[in-house]
This record gives sequence, structure tokens and C-alpha cells, in this order.
Amino acid sequence: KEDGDGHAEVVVKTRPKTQRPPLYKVLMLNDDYTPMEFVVHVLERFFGMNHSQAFEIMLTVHKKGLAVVGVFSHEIAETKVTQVMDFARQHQHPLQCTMERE
Ligand code: TYC
Repeated sequence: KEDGDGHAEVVVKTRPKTQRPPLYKVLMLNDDYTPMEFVVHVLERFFGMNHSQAFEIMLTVHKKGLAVVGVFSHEIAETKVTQVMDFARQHQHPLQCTMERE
């Protein structure tokens, strides 16, 4: 490139930083009382897992103490946590579900 009076130009391309909304992990916590089948049902119902996926994740929570069950926008993560906590309370199980920024 040349700018009209013999001087070379260097064209620098800028790449605008694209802002992505922060994502939140939804975590399921283990406890000693919630029945395994109930947790499997929760994972199928609120997280769209099939039975074998749900069973596998439930066992991971049972063995390790917690597991990430999904990653969502803030609003969706909050809704999932509320749905799980309300459903657990309705059935009088102590199941805990929380969210944390990724
Ligand atoms: N630990 C529970 C039991 O032995 C099962 C369980 C799994 C509970 C996952 C909570 O998030 C949980 N009945």
C-alpha cells in the first residue's frame, strides 16, 4: 500500500473483542437421604438427560460429593436451581442444587 506521496502504509486490522455473557455451572450435591431414583428423575425432568446419562451423573454425585449437571446463562441456571429445590422440598428430600460462575 502507498499513501499518495510515496510513503508506505501499514494497515493494522483490529479484531473487536466480542462480549459473551458469563456462564454458570449448576451443581448437584450429595446427601445421605435423598433416594437415588429421585435424583435420577430430577436429572431427566429438569436437565433433559436420558435415563442412563441421569443414572451415571447421579452415581458421580453419590461417589464424589457433587457434579456439574449443566452450564447455562445466569437466568436459566437460576431457574433450574429453583425448580430442583422446589421439587425436592415438595417431596421432603434434602437434595441441594447450587450454581457458580464458570
Ligand atoms: N447419597 C444418596 C443415597 O445414598 C443418593 C444421592 C445421589 C443423593 C445424588 C443426592 O445429589 C444426590 N441415597
